[in-house]
Amino acid sequence: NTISVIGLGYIGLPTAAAFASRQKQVIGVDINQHAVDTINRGQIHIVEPDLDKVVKAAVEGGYLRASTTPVEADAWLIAVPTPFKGDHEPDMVYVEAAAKSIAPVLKKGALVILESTSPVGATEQMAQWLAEMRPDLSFPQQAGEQADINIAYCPERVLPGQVMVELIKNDRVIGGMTPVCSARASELYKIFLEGECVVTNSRTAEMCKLTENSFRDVNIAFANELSLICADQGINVWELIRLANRHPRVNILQPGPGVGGHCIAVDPWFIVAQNPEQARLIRTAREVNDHKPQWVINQVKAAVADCLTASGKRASEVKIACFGLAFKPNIDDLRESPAMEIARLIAEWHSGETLVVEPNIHTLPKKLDGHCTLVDTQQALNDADVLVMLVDHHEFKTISGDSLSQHYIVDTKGVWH
Ligand code: SAJ
Repeated sequence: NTISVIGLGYIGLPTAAAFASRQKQVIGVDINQHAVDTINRGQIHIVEPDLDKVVKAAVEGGYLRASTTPVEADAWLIAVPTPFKGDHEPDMVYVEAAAKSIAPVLKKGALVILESTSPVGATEQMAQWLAEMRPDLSFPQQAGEQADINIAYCPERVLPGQVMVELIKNDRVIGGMTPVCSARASELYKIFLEGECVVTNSRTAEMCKLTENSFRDVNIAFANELSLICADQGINVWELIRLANRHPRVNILQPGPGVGGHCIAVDPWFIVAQNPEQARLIRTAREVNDHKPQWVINQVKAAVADCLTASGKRASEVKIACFGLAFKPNIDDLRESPAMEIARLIAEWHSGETLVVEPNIHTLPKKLDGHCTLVDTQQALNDADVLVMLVDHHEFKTISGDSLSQHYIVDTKGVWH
């Protein structure tokens, strides 16, 4: 039995590797030739703890190989990106391209699973694309339980940085277009899953994925809104949250510089795009979180103004150091990072030097190159007048109070208070 995974990115590659590690024949398909070549050498093109070892063993054992074109398989998993188009509308072009690429090699009895985060109805739409290209086969939308092809939506819910653990341990929502589709998809995931398969229909499963990330976004927005209110009231928001969380039914998340990454800042918009009138809280949460970097910039401007008044320096003589660029602590992923955005806006506005400390990277990304200087923690502490804490990486939390005391500080993570 062959399993084919379309899209070998942050989700597809770990999933392909998990099946291969259980001695299943897996063919990974990606349009990126570099990714395909790298994987076929037993290496990986993305950063994720332990993924390298699993991929290496799978390729060397002959269980996993990658290709740029689909070949016949018994089960297909589609894990391609679903970015935005226009004004926060989900763009299904990659799912459509993936469906159309497997349609010619689909055979009777195959199972097709969509894993990509998608708007409600996407699985039925995918089934339609397949049916249009293969009139010789029957699909669940017409043939129900008797269909030649089974189709399900089974979202991933793994946390970047812990993918190899969560992929296996987390419960999995299985949204089949029919009960038979769900049963077959559950059977497939049970090959490596230690968590439970929880069965529903495809539309509920699609909405479930969007709901999980919106839940987190709304809760982070609550914390971010509190941080604005507390700053205005002269209250330490981190102390406030610690105290409130002593209530047995209160569990507030942590404020920060904004919400980054390619999921939580994106997925809630899929709900808003489909239900703009009803999704008022979800939209507002997005706006609250997206506004946070601008608020941080205003705090930085105020700190620089204080520094100018007290030191008598000219603005061009003031050095600002940004601590952290990644979208969350202890990773090197800069995608959709509010910290990056803040560093860029500071460098754009500030006439003096902008320093950046990011222990997880060796060179500055293009967006900042030429505008900021990458330095280590010690140099930033020695040279800068204003320190901006953006990401609570381990190494920043241990900086002593003494080395901070001579600086003007904007701390978006509450680790230096
Ligand atoms: N953040 C805060 N305060 C917090 C927690 C997080 O500001 O208290 C910020 C982080 O700094 C980061 C952003 O939110 O910028 C998102 O980080 P995250 O760790 O909450 O989530 P992701 O984006 O790494 O992964 C999420 C997870 N979803 C949920 O926890 C509901 C993961 O399980 C999903 O699989 C993933 O999105 C995805 O691929 O959809």
